[in-house]
Amino acid sequence: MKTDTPRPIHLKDYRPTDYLIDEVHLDVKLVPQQTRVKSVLAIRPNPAVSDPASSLTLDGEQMELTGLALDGQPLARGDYTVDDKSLTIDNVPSGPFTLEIETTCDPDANTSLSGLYRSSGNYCTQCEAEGFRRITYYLDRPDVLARFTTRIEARRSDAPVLLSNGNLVASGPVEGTERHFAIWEDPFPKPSYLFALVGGDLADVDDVFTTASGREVTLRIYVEHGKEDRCDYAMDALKRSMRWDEEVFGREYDLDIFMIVAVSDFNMGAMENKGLNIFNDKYILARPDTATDADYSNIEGIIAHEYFHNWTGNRITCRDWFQLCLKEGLTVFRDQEFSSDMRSRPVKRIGDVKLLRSHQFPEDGGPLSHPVRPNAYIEINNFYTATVYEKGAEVVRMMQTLIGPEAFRKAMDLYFERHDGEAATVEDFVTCMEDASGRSLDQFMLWYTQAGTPELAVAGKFRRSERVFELTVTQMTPPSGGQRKKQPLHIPLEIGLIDADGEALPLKLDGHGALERPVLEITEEEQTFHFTDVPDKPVPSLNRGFSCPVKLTSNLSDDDLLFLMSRDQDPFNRWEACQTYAGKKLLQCVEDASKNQTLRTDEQLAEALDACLADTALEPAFVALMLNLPSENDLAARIGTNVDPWAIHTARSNLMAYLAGVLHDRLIGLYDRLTDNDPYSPAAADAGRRALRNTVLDLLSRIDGPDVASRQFKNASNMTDQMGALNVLGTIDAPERTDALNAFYDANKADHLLVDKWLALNAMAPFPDKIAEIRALTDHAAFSLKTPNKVRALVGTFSIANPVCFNHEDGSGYRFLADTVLALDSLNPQVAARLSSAFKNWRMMEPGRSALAKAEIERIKSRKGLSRDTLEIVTKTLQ
Ligand code: 0A1
Ligand code: ZN
Repeated sequence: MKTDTPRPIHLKDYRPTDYLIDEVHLDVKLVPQQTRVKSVLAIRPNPAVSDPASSLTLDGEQMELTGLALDGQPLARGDYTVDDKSLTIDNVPSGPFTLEIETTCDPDANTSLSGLYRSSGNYCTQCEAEGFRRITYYLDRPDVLARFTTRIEARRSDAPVLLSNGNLVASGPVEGTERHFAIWEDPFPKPSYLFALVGGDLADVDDVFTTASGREVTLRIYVEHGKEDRCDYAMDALKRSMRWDEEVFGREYDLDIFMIVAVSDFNMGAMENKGLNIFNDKYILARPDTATDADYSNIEGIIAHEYFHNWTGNRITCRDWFQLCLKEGLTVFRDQEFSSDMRSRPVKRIGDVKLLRSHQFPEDGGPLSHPVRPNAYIEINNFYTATVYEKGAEVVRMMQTLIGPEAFRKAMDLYFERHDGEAATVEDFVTCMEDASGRSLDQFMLWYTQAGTPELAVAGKFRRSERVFELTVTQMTPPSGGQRKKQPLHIPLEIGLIDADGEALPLKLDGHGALERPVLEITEEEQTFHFTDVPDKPVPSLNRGFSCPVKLTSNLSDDDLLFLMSRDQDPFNRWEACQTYAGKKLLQCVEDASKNQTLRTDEQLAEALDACLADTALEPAFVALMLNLPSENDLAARIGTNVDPWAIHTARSNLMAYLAGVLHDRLIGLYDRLTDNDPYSPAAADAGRRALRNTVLDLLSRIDGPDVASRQFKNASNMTDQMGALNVLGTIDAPERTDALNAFYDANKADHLLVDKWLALNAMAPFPDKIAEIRALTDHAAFSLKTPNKVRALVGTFSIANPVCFNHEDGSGYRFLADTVLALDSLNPQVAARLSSAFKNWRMMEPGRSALAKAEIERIKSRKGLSRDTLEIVTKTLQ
């Protein structure tokens, strides 16, 4: 914790290091409050730097230096300097040399969960982005790649399991002691952020995978004792990921063993350390009675994501942290593709777009807006954002759309061939796309450097006499992230033209003939496309599959939208038309609500949804998505200024109740039809059926009250159905709600992941008079400020998923968040900073609320000793 104003780091200042580290030999003696680390580094001047400095500065913090020697000679006090951030050694040799460093650190006191810490008594590490410097002094940056050998020693009774990256080369007792050791060797040079070490008393579940070339790889998942029966799905997902990466990207695994360790205290979802992934156990443990379908699909996606990092992140890493999207955007793209292949592609795409809209668009349009590749940061941990990850993936997807799937695969092969073993840049990657396709992506690069969500306005016009359909597209990106004037981007816009019978019309462009792929390339501020030989007025289907991450408006009429909802060949756009239409109607209802007028309803929407419910050709998961009208947060974002969350809540609840009333009989029939007694399977089709049934339950309960949900809660034979019922009951202010929540807690209080679900359910209660009850849960035995999952479940859910309470007009919701951020900041700055970003929408609120929110953000900012992490977020939030 520092109070002096932190200095930003700029991309333009990137310089390679004066020295390189080729080899690292670590010797770690695990002791709870005084772990001793000996590090032997083989160092040489960097040949790429012409005039290296005569001193060497290594990063290091929160350690005690207990020994230092250069080429075997202990260094005297005057030969080096240490401060709270670094160790500088003066006059190092001009040729290769060896540095031996001995330090101690205190894993028990490490509540930041960065570096070496203990989770449920087990030692584990988190080194991305800059945690290695809390383990030993080092050049802790991604462009320094070294081979690591790690010896770990601990009391056998404390830590029978000792793990690190690579392959196990020796292990055994330390003679004459109660201690034992293990030595791990990683043959692949890697940056320090990929280092990992684990020591603890853990159970393991094993399997094997035979690679395409016939090598046998041991797969091993470590979990708390007694949780072994919750690893099957993660293991299955891992094997499917390994096979998929071979088949789709030609990438094989490269070590003899792949290990995963599940821990309950973790700042993020999981971490791709070479050969030793460490996971938040929420994304490993699953059994039908403990995990929901959503949990299963998250597990599949995150297992795949971390595994795919082995090539996109580990074998080819990032030159500097500004290039974070190089590994993250690309790996998210790869895990999205994997899940699309494992499940339903349109349903996956809709889910991804919903996430992009709910998290990335508000980020890009608010005070924390930054480009996919930021050009400055104060604390890099604040840049693991939806923009870097999700928009980063969209940028990769757009390149695939522009150059086509074959050229894209060629480009990926080229990237792996050209940059294997290197620390690369975004330019390196895009150059491979250019070289493989023969196309220039110069203008496209703006997607990486320009912040903000582009706005596309599309107008169609039919000239009957000429049989021409004219489509005019204008683009504009609003100023944001310190960038005022934005350049026009290179945008792939996938489209279709549909005739009155619902048939696809051929796409012939004036002067170009038939389009090879249905993609318009937008490169200018305004462009008009003339489609020829169009016999009758078509309905254009725009931005199919969400081919570009933009906000699109058009001159489509309500009738056009209703037509697309039922007839578009592109399922994504059927859903999109529904969202656009329902969103429009909901905004009118919000206006009614804020004027205290009777809220309007919409028969046509009810009819369209009824047709959708009746259409047995549609996947149930898709129908469930159609029935999910734009969320309250969505509507707030669309309104954009002077937002009254209560009016939004009232309007949305009212329209949902109206729809439930009109569709009531069909919903009852459907609910019964979707009920089955087959054993639970996490497969997408079964999950889809449950998703629809739970959506139907939600609608029905708006008319019929809590009975059906109560029954479902009591009879449920799996966690998905139980949570489906609880999600509904949680929003009904009736005794059934309290009974179910109490019963759930009593039945599951020994299971920390289920307790987290209970905390989240409580936090979502949309009852403004119950904020004090939610807040009181911070004193409940089930809560701990030291466990990020618990903070996210209670306070994170409250601030993001309970807009009416968080934005209470008396400011008590804002105060709850600010108090939590302040209490957490000294324990875990990363999580505190992330939590504080929930204030990012404060300016959108009506003046009373926004003043209250602002005061709370200012209160955080003025706290003495606030972490750099939180200070950066709240400062930007206020700007
Ligand atoms: N690279 C991981 C995410 C991650 C990032 C930072 C962490 O600690 C600050 C931990 C994990 C991923 O993309 O999965
Ligand atoms: Zn990642």
